[in-house]
Amino acid sequence: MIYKDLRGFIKQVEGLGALRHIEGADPHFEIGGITEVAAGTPECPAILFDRIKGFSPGFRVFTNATTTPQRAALALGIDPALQPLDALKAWMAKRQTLKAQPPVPLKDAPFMENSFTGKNVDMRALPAPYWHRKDGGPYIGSGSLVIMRDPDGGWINASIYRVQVHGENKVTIQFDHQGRHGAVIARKYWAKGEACPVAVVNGEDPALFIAGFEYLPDGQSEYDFAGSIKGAPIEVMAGPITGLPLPAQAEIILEGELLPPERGTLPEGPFGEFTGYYAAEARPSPVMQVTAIHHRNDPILLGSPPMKPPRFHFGLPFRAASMWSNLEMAGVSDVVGVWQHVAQLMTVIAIRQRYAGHAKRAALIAAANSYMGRLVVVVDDDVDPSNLADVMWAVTTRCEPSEQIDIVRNAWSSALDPRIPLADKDSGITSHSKAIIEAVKPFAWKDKYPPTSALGQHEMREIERKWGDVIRGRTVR
Ligand SMILES: Cc1cc2nc3c(=O)[nH]c(=O)nc-3n(C[C@H](O)[C@H](O)[C@H](O)COP(=O)(O)O)c2cc1C
Ligand SMILES: [Mn+2]
Repeated sequence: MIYKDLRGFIKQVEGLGALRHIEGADPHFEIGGITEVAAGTPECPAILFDRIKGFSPGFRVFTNATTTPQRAALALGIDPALQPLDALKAWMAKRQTLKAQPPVPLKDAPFMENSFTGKNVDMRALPAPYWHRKDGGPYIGSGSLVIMRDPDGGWINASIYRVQVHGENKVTIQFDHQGRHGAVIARKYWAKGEACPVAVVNGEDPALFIAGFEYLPDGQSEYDFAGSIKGAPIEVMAGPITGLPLPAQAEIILEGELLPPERGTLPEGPFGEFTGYYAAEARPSPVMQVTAIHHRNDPILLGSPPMKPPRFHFGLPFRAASMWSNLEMAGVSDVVGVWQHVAQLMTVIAIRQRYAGHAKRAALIAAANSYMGRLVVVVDDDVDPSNLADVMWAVTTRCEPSEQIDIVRNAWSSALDPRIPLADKDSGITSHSKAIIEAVKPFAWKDKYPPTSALGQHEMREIERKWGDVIRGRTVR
């Protein structure tokens, strides 16, 4: 059964033995620090913080929600027992057949259990952590959804943009670039001299968290996508202030308006990025005037701070699943796996080589679609692309650098890229180069390549079945 809401998901995580409870942590860098250390351990547990220093007991923060393949699968409604690459393949297949499920309106919602408006709005009651040491302030939104209605089409956009707290009734919303749907929609209101009605949803259903990260076309609502992940529509209630449809089961919701920049901006950031670096100093950002806070009893904030790779928000590389579909749609056959490492910065494609040039064809398509990634590696089908050690074994034993590495220049990156010189960024350059590494047996003589001495998958599983417990010291024979 798929979970009903964030609380239901947390129960399922607990059922997997993957939840830790921590009391008494400090929201100044300690919650962030604990989250980062936990995400660096092999178990990478999810954490529910309660009795947070300086805040009312019951006001909780939940982190590392979907950071393992197992919990990412759980959030997608896919069997969490699947091997990571099989889970990603199952998601790719499911994603292709998803049918939009528009949300259903309710008259009441749990988020109205506590509701504050006007003078009673005080952001400081909510445990927004200072996540990383040099951050410019506390962030309530590190994994929160920003809801807006397109004034032309009327459709609802619901995507993740970070939200910094600036005092009792002001927050800022940061768009990485002006093409974000949120930025496009806000500018439409501003152009008419109006403020943009907006809501920030904190502690949302994990399906909404995933939908909020998807690149969906203009006019397509993330709500409908999340409903299709769950196989049931998201329940919404019209916000009393904005009239925007708000997820009924969400934990904490802010309503208000995003003011035109002429009415003032606030310095936003800096904020640690998913690359493991800071990208810029504080910059002026549009301000959301918060006119209402609604929250459930004992609310839970979903926190998803960016962290130094390989830590990443999602334990399954969702963008690799889209690349896999793109490769298939472009007619590249025999792709047996696509994976991303280093928080999406490295892409690996595994193929069963059928013809000369097959590997490069796949790599060029993946390189074109690889956001900020400098490395694209192609491996043969006996190499597991999700296993970095296996991939590097292929790189070091099948790739002759003078023949099998290519460089594509002036390709897709972003201003978040730490290696683009500052002077270039100042002149508007945000592209970089990408290396394509063909870590495959050369096609012309692949059948004469020295055979591997390693066990095959099947043999490995047999040994594991018969001797695994002894090897791991769990039983004596
Ligand atoms: C945890 C997390 C934080 C993110 N933070 C931001 C952000 O601060 N600004 C931004 O523009 N995109 C951010 N993104 C990426 C966008 O959510 C993502 O690209 C989304 O597809 C944009 O949706 P849109 O096409 O509706 O604008 C974040 C993604 C995740 C998963
Ligand atoms: Mn969108």
